Amino acid sequence: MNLLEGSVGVEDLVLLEPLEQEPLLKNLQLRYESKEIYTYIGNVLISVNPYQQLPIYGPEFIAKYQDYTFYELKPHIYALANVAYQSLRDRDRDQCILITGESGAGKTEASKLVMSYVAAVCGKGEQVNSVKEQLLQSNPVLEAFGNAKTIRNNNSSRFGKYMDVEFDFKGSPLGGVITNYLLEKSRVVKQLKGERNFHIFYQLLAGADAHLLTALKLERDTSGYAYLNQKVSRVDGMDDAANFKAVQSAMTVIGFSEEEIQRVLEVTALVLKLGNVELADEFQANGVSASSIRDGKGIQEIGEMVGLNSEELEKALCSRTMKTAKEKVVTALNVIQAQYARDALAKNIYSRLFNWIVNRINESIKVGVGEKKKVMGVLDIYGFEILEVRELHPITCLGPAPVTCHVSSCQGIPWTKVDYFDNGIICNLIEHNQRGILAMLDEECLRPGVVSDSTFLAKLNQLFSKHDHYESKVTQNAQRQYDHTMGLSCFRICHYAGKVTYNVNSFIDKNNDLLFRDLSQAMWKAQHPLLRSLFPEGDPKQASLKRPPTAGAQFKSSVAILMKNLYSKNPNYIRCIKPNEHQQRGQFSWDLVAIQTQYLGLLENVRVRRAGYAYRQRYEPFLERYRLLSRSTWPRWNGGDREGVEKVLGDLNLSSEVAFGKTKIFIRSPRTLFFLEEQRRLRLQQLATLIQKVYRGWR
Ligand code: AOV
Ligand code: MG
Repeated sequence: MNLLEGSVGVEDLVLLEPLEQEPLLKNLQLRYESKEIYTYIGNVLISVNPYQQLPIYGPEFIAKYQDYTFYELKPHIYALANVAYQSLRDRDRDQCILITGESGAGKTEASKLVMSYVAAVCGKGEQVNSVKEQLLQSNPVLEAFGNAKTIRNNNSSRFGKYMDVEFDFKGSPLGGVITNYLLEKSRVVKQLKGERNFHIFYQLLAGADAHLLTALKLERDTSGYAYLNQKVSRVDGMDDAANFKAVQSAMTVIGFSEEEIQRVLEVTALVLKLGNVELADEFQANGVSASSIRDGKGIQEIGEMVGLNSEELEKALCSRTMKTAKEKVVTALNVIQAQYARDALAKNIYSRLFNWIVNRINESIKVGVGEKKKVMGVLDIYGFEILEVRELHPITCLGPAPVTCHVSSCQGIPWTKVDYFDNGIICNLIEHNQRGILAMLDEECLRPGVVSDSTFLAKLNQLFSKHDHYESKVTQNAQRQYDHTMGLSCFRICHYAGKVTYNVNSFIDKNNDLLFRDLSQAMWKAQHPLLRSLFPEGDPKQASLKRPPTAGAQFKSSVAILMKNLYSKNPNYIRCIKPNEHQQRGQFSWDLVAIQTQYLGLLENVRVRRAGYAYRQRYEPFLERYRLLSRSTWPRWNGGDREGVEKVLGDLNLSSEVAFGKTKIFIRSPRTLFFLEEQRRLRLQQLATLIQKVYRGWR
């Protein structure tokens, strides 16, 4: 690509020529290799994960980006944060920062950089600083409880997070609200090979002092815990013990009392200990299988720690009470069912603890209702994992910028029509009220026993066989397309992020997420105030027969609220790209980046942007036409064409309205062009009068 040789590529892909996939990738690669990880598409920021600490985030950089406008300095996440913040403060427009990308692409780091930039530039004073500290310190706490090492990312967010930061009219922070989405709670009881449970478990065991360990009746060695008993217990470069101290101190800064911190750790320890409760088969006289707890010591300790009668706990784990209209029937659970109950309990305790922590943080950072405020929302979701079969949890449809492209012809200025991928179709496929996949799943769950995962799939096949974005083995067979990568129990949705294959195995179980009433009632009887408060439905007085909303339904309604919230704000987009699969610095894997640029729709994005730049022209004719507008270029100009154009536009204060390409100038708005034309007309008139005067003078 001789076009780019010897340079570090264009800083804004709008200026890329020719506008095609290969030069676009080449441009990103060139920049990445010169440690330029940021590139613009207009005001959209692309960020390629450097996997190394670059010296571009210090206070001096914050100061610099604060003082310059967007296009004056190199592309940077600080420039984007600055535009968003200034527009919030000075133009009173609520902002949101939307960050998308593959798992490990750098979304969470980007969200933290935005937050720390805004914190650094927004207001001063003791009160303000303490609010800032609380907002920033929520990160280590939420990451400890909600992040884990996965194959793709050593610090992978296993929950979605949306945070509103609220400011007063002067732009000083008042506080905020955090919303969390779908913690991946199956991780509590089981992890894939090479992955870990949530960080907090390892942090606690490594970082607690001897006194705390004894109080929680824990052993330091992770290998003794069934829920942690995987091959990986340590992560390179991650100091669990030090992080534990950081989490404790962060909780204190946020405002957790010492007692609250202790209670949280007790519940965390409880989850670990539950995993070690071993269940055994027991055959009753009548031949019905039942189960019991094999070793009483563990359950005894649990009972003591949370103030619970251990016999009752055993009963709750090993049997199930069914209520009919007339009577209560207690059935014994076999060992498989009892293990399921134990794991369901552990998952529920942990995910409810997580929600409690989020709520507790919100209590500390919340802003009084009466106050008028400006809001900046930051959305950091878990990443898509492309080319992989996935389970229920990550069906999201937070698509790319909803770009509408107006096509018109404006006084001969060519507007380009762009077909932009409409993510709404897919949102509908997943989310539609009666006919969407989530709704379907709910319907199936209402008929337990009658319906299985496979009948669910059959139903989807029947309903969506004609849908352009739905595929399964059956629909493929019908169209005589054979794709051997898709199993019989799978269906596939063509998300904007590429095709994602879902396996329906245990979809229904997951959606139901059954927690037997016996278990919540047992938990509610605990003397431990925090544990008890996590199970309000265990209170017999509260026990209504109404089914709790299913996972699908809960998610659907929270996404709807989020969408509404985002639509009310001015969006700022950050597109994160993962350069390689090995979490290694300096490696740029062409194919991997190619897939991501495709699913992020970068090329389309540039086309839309260019369409937004209504007008472009080579430098030479442009300079010829307008050089009479500046004293620097009129009547004589000896420099290059591009420099001349820069001079003219600079003198007219129009630099921020245009972009300078390699061979062409790009003008964003037709208004700029009309303005130039008008100025030219006036100038010509002026010159004509001048010439007449001179001419008369001669006479
Ligand atoms: P993610 O949020 O996009 O993945 P992270 O933000 O956790 O990805 O980034 C993964 C890792 O990449 C981080 O832990 C850092 O080591 C490194 N990294 C990312 N951005 C930078 C940066 N600007 N400078 C230096 N290192 C960086 V997931 O949460 O898995 O979707 O669900
Ligand atoms: Mg993340």
